[in-house]
Amino acid sequence: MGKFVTFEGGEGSGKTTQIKLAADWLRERGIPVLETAEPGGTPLGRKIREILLNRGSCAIGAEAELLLFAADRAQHVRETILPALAEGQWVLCDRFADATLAYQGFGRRLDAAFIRTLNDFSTCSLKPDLTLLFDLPVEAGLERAKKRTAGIKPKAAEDRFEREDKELYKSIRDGRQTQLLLPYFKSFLFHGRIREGYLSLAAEEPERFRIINGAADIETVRREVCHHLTALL
Ligand code: Z5A
Repeated sequence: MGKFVTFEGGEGSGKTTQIKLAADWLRERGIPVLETAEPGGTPLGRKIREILLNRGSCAIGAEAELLLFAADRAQHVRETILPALAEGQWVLCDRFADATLAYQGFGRRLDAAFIRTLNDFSTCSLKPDLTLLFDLPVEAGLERAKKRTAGIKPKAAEDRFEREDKELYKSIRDGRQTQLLLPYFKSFLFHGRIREGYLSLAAEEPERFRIINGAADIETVRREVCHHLTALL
Protein backbone atom coordinates (compact mmCIF):
# COMPACT_ATOMS: atom_id res chain seq x y z
CA MET A 1 0.00 0.00 0.00
CA GLY A 2 1.17 3.53 -0.79
CA LYS A 3 0.75 6.46 1.58
CA PHE A 4 -2.18 8.82 1.52
CA VAL A 5 -1.34 12.46 2.24
CA THR A 6 -3.92 15.25 2.21
CA PHE A 7 -3.29 18.98 1.85
CA GLU A 8 -5.82 21.19 3.62
CA GLY A 9 -6.29 24.85 4.40
CA GLY A 10 -8.30 27.92 3.56
CA GLU A 11 -8.48 29.79 0.31
CA GLY A 12 -5.06 30.77 -1.08
CA SER A 13 -3.16 28.93 1.65
CA GLY A 14 -0.66 27.49 -0.85
CA LYS A 15 -1.80 23.85 -1.04
CA THR A 16 -1.74 23.60 -4.82
CA THR A 17 1.73 25.15 -5.02
CA GLN A 18 3.10 22.81 -2.37
CA ILE A 19 1.49 19.63 -3.67
CA LYS A 20 3.41 20.02 -6.93
CA LEU A 21 6.70 20.65 -5.11
CA ALA A 22 6.08 17.68 -2.80
CA ALA A 23 5.30 15.41 -5.76
CA ASP A 24 8.57 16.43 -7.46
CA TRP A 25 10.50 15.83 -4.25
CA LEU A 26 9.03 12.33 -3.84
CA ARG A 27 9.59 11.43 -7.51
CA GLU A 28 13.23 12.46 -7.21
CA ARG A 29 13.45 9.79 -4.52
CA GLY A 30 11.96 7.15 -6.82
CA ILE A 31 8.53 7.12 -5.21
CA PRO A 32 5.53 6.77 -7.55
CA VAL A 33 3.11 9.62 -6.90
CA LEU A 34 -0.42 10.45 -7.91
CA GLU A 35 -1.45 14.11 -7.54
CA THR A 36 -5.15 14.62 -7.30
CA ALA A 37 -7.72 17.10 -5.97
CA GLU A 38 -11.26 17.53 -4.74
CA PRO A 39 -13.64 18.40 -6.12
CA GLY A 40 -12.77 17.14 -9.60
CA GLY A 41 -10.45 14.13 -9.34
CA THR A 42 -12.47 11.99 -11.80
CA PRO A 43 -14.45 12.64 -15.01
CA LEU A 44 -17.67 12.65 -12.95
CA GLY A 45 -15.98 14.86 -10.37
CA ARG A 46 -15.05 17.44 -13.00
CA LYS A 47 -18.72 17.76 -13.93
CA ILE A 48 -19.66 18.10 -10.26
CA ARG A 49 -16.89 20.69 -9.79
CA GLU A 50 -18.28 22.76 -12.62
CA ILE A 51 -21.73 22.73 -10.98
CA LEU A 52 -20.32 23.55 -7.53
CA LEU A 53 -17.91 26.34 -8.38
CA ASN A 54 -19.51 27.97 -11.42
CA ARG A 55 -23.18 27.41 -10.83
CA GLY A 56 -24.28 30.31 -13.05
CA SER A 57 -27.86 31.15 -12.24
CA CYS A 58 -28.59 27.82 -10.54
CA ALA A 59 -29.29 27.95 -6.79
CA ILE A 60 -27.41 25.45 -4.59
CA GLY A 61 -28.50 25.18 -0.97
CA ALA A 62 -26.02 24.15 1.74
CA GLU A 63 -27.50 20.64 1.94
CA ALA A 64 -27.28 20.04 -1.82
CA GLU A 65 -23.73 21.43 -1.78
CA LEU A 66 -22.76 18.94 0.95
CA LEU A 67 -24.17 16.00 -1.02
CA LEU A 68 -22.42 17.10 -4.23
CA PHE A 69 -19.04 17.18 -2.44
CA ALA A 70 -19.82 13.73 -0.98
CA ALA A 71 -20.77 12.35 -4.42
CA ASP A 72 -17.53 13.72 -5.88
CA ARG A 73 -15.55 12.04 -3.08
CA ALA A 74 -17.38 8.69 -3.27
CA GLN A 75 -16.38 8.38 -6.93
CA HIS A 76 -12.88 9.75 -6.37
CA VAL A 77 -12.02 7.28 -3.59
CA ARG A 78 -13.31 4.24 -5.48
CA GLU A 79 -12.16 5.13 -9.00
CA THR A 80 -8.84 6.85 -8.30
CA ILE A 81 -7.48 6.87 -4.75
CA LEU A 82 -7.94 3.27 -3.56
CA PRO A 83 -6.62 1.70 -6.80
CA ALA A 84 -3.55 3.99 -6.75
CA LEU A 85 -2.80 3.15 -3.10
CA ALA A 86 -3.23 -0.57 -3.85
CA GLU A 87 -0.62 -0.22 -6.64
CA GLY A 88 1.80 1.24 -4.09
CA GLN A 89 1.58 4.86 -5.25
CA TRP A 90 1.66 7.75 -2.84
CA VAL A 91 -1.51 9.76 -3.28
CA LEU A 92 -1.23 13.51 -2.65
CA CYS A 93 -4.72 14.96 -2.48
CA ASP A 94 -5.60 18.67 -2.54
CA ARG A 95 -8.49 18.70 -0.02
CA PHE A 96 -10.39 15.66 1.29
CA ALA A 97 -12.98 14.83 3.95
CA ASP A 98 -11.67 17.40 6.46
CA ALA A 99 -12.59 20.12 3.94
CA THR A 100 -16.24 19.07 4.19
CA LEU A 101 -16.17 19.31 7.99
CA ALA A 102 -14.42 22.69 7.78
CA TYR A 103 -16.52 24.27 4.98
CA GLN A 104 -19.94 22.65 5.26
CA GLY A 105 -19.71 21.93 9.01
CA PHE A 106 -17.97 24.95 10.54
CA GLY A 107 -18.51 27.29 7.57
CA ARG A 108 -22.13 26.53 6.63
CA ARG A 109 -23.00 25.22 10.10
CA LEU A 110 -24.47 21.91 8.92
CA ASP A 111 -24.62 19.08 11.44
CA ALA A 112 -21.08 17.80 12.11
CA ALA A 113 -22.16 14.33 13.29
CA PHE A 114 -24.08 13.80 10.06
CA ILE A 115 -21.10 15.02 8.00
CA ARG A 116 -18.81 12.55 9.78
CA THR A 117 -21.21 9.69 8.93
CA LEU A 118 -21.42 10.88 5.32
CA ASN A 119 -17.62 11.20 5.16
CA ASP A 120 -17.24 7.59 6.37
CA PHE A 121 -19.65 6.42 3.69
CA SER A 122 -18.12 8.40 0.84
CA THR A 123 -14.51 7.56 1.77
CA CYS A 124 -15.07 3.82 2.55
CA SER A 125 -13.68 4.93 5.94
CA LEU A 126 -10.32 5.73 4.33
CA LYS A 127 -8.23 8.05 6.54
CA PRO A 128 -5.13 9.94 5.42
CA ASP A 129 -1.78 8.76 6.83
CA LEU A 130 -0.83 12.42 7.11
CA THR A 131 -2.73 15.70 6.76
CA LEU A 132 -0.81 18.90 6.20
CA LEU A 133 -2.82 21.93 7.28
CA PHE A 134 -1.62 25.21 5.73
CA ASP A 135 -2.68 27.89 8.14
CA LEU A 136 -2.60 31.63 7.48
CA PRO A 137 -4.76 34.66 8.27
CA VAL A 138 -7.96 34.71 6.23
CA GLU A 139 -7.35 38.10 4.63
CA ALA A 140 -3.87 37.10 3.44
CA GLY A 141 -5.25 33.94 1.82
CA LEU A 142 -8.09 35.81 0.12
CA GLU A 143 -5.63 38.41 -1.20
CA ARG A 144 -3.48 35.65 -2.70
CA ALA A 145 -6.50 33.93 -4.22
CA LYS A 146 -7.59 37.26 -5.69
CA LYS A 147 -4.21 37.78 -7.34
CA ARG A 148 -4.21 34.25 -8.72
CA THR A 149 -7.75 34.61 -10.02
CA ALA A 150 -6.88 37.90 -11.67
CA GLY A 151 -4.04 36.15 -13.50
CA ILE A 152 -6.00 33.22 -14.92
CA LYS A 153 -9.70 33.98 -14.93
CA PRO A 154 -11.91 36.91 -15.86
CA LYS A 155 -13.33 38.70 -12.82
CA ALA A 156 -16.78 37.24 -13.39
CA ALA A 157 -15.38 33.74 -13.02
CA GLU A 158 -14.27 34.23 -9.41
CA ASP A 159 -15.74 31.19 -7.65
CA ARG A 160 -18.64 31.07 -5.21
CA PHE A 161 -16.41 30.51 -2.18
CA GLU A 162 -14.13 33.41 -3.02
CA ARG A 163 -17.14 35.74 -3.01
CA GLU A 164 -18.20 34.79 0.56
CA ASP A 165 -17.69 37.65 3.05
CA LYS A 166 -15.83 39.82 0.56
CA GLU A 167 -18.20 42.73 0.97
CA LEU A 168 -17.93 42.56 4.73
CA TYR A 169 -14.12 42.48 4.63
CA LYS A 170 -14.17 45.45 2.28
CA SER A 171 -16.40 47.46 4.58
CA ILE A 172 -14.13 46.61 7.54
CA ARG A 173 -11.06 47.71 5.57
CA ASP A 174 -12.75 50.90 4.50
CA GLY A 175 -13.52 51.70 8.13
CA ARG A 176 -17.25 51.42 7.65
CA GLN A 177 -17.44 49.02 10.66
CA THR A 178 -16.21 50.35 13.99
CA GLN A 179 -13.07 48.83 15.53
CA LEU A 180 -15.20 47.73 18.50
CA LEU A 181 -17.32 45.48 16.33
CA LEU A 182 -14.40 44.01 14.44
CA PRO A 183 -13.76 40.94 16.67
CA TYR A 184 -17.49 40.21 16.68
CA PHE A 185 -17.73 40.29 12.89
CA LYS A 186 -14.52 38.34 12.41
CA SER A 187 -15.62 35.43 14.58
CA PHE A 188 -18.77 35.05 12.55
CA LEU A 189 -17.27 35.37 9.11
CA PHE A 190 -17.44 32.32 6.91
CA HIS A 191 -13.73 32.01 6.19
CA GLY A 192 -12.83 32.79 9.79
CA ARG A 193 -15.03 29.93 10.97
CA ILE A 194 -13.35 27.64 8.46
CA ARG A 195 -9.89 28.53 9.74
CA GLU A 196 -10.97 27.94 13.35
CA GLY A 197 -12.69 24.73 12.26
CA TYR A 198 -9.55 23.35 10.65
CA LEU A 199 -7.49 24.20 13.73
CA SER A 200 -9.95 22.41 15.99
CA LEU A 201 -9.90 19.32 13.70
CA ALA A 202 -6.10 19.36 13.95
CA ALA A 203 -6.30 19.57 17.73
CA GLU A 204 -8.62 16.53 17.79
CA GLU A 205 -6.13 14.37 15.86
CA PRO A 206 -2.61 15.66 16.52
CA GLU A 207 -1.04 12.35 15.40
CA ARG A 208 -2.47 12.77 11.87
CA PHE A 209 -2.29 16.55 11.39
CA ARG A 210 0.75 18.78 11.01
CA ILE A 211 0.08 22.51 11.06
CA ILE A 212 2.28 24.48 8.69
CA ASN A 213 2.71 28.24 8.74
CA GLY A 214 1.26 29.04 5.30
CA ALA A 215 2.28 32.70 5.63
CA ALA A 216 5.98 31.82 5.25
CA ASP A 217 7.65 32.07 1.83
CA ILE A 218 7.25 29.21 -0.65
CA GLU A 219 10.72 27.72 -0.06
CA THR A 220 10.37 27.75 3.73
CA VAL A 221 6.98 26.06 3.46
CA ARG A 222 8.40 23.52 1.00
CA ARG A 223 11.18 22.57 3.41
CA GLU A 224 8.66 22.03 6.21
CA VAL A 225 6.48 19.86 3.97
CA CYS A 226 9.50 17.73 2.95
CA HIS A 227 10.44 17.36 6.60
CA HIS A 228 7.02 15.87 7.38
CA LEU A 229 7.13 13.63 4.29
CA THR A 230 10.54 12.34 5.35
CA ALA A 231 9.00 11.16 8.60
CA LEU A 232 6.54 9.03 6.59
CA LEU A 233 9.16 7.48 4.30
N1 Z5A B 1 -14.77 22.73 -0.77
C1 Z5A B 1 -15.81 22.55 0.12
O1 Z5A B 1 -16.53 23.50 0.43
N2 Z5A B 1 -16.03 21.32 0.64
C2 Z5A B 1 -15.29 20.23 0.30
O2 Z5A B 1 -15.56 19.13 0.79
C3 Z5A B 1 -14.22 20.43 -0.63
C4 Z5A B 1 -13.98 21.68 -1.14
C5 Z5A B 1 -13.38 19.26 -1.05
C6 Z5A B 1 -12.46 24.30 -4.18
O3 Z5A B 1 -11.77 25.34 -4.74
C7 Z5A B 1 -13.48 24.92 -3.24
O4 Z5A B 1 -14.34 23.90 -2.74
C8 Z5A B 1 -12.79 25.49 -2.05
C9 Z5A B 1 -13.32 24.74 -0.85
C10 Z5A B 1 -14.53 24.05 -1.36
N3 Z5A B 1 -13.13 26.86 -2.00
N4 Z5A B 1 -12.57 27.63 -1.24
N5 Z5A B 1 -12.14 28.38 -0.56
P1 Z5A B 1 -10.47 25.20 -5.60
O5 Z5A B 1 -10.14 23.74 -5.75
O6 Z5A B 1 -10.67 26.00 -6.83
O7 Z5A B 1 -9.41 25.98 -4.81
P2 Z5A B 1 -8.84 25.85 -3.36
O8 Z5A B 1 -8.74 24.42 -2.94
O9 Z5A B 1 -9.56 26.77 -2.45
O10 Z5A B 1 -7.39 26.33 -3.50
P3 Z5A B 1 -6.88 27.75 -3.94
O11 Z5A B 1 -7.73 28.89 -3.64
O12 Z5A B 1 -6.50 27.56 -5.37
O13 Z5A B 1 -5.66 27.98 -3.01
P4 Z5A B 1 -4.40 27.09 -2.70
O14 Z5A B 1 -4.33 25.88 -3.58
O15 Z5A B 1 -4.37 26.84 -1.25
O16 Z5A B 1 -3.20 28.09 -3.06
P5 Z5A B 1 -2.25 28.16 -4.33
O17 Z5A B 1 -3.06 28.05 -5.59
O18 Z5A B 1 -1.11 27.28 -4.16
O19 Z5A B 1 -1.74 29.64 -4.13
C11 Z5A B 1 -2.56 30.76 -4.33
C12 Z5A B 1 -1.70 31.95 -4.81
O20 Z5A B 1 -0.75 32.28 -3.79
C13 Z5A B 1 -0.86 31.61 -6.06
O21 Z5A B 1 -0.76 32.77 -6.84
C14 Z5A B 1 0.51 31.23 -5.48
O22 Z5A B 1 1.56 31.49 -6.35
C15 Z5A B 1 0.58 32.12 -4.26
N6 Z5A B 1 1.33 31.48 -3.16
C16 Z5A B 1 1.32 30.18 -2.80
N7 Z5A B 1 2.13 29.97 -1.74
C17 Z5A B 1 2.64 31.17 -1.41
C18 Z5A B 1 3.55 31.61 -0.38
N8 Z5A B 1 4.05 30.77 0.52
N9 Z5A B 1 3.85 32.92 -0.33
C19 Z5A B 1 3.33 33.79 -1.23
N10 Z5A B 1 2.47 33.44 -2.25
C20 Z5A B 1 2.14 32.15 -2.32
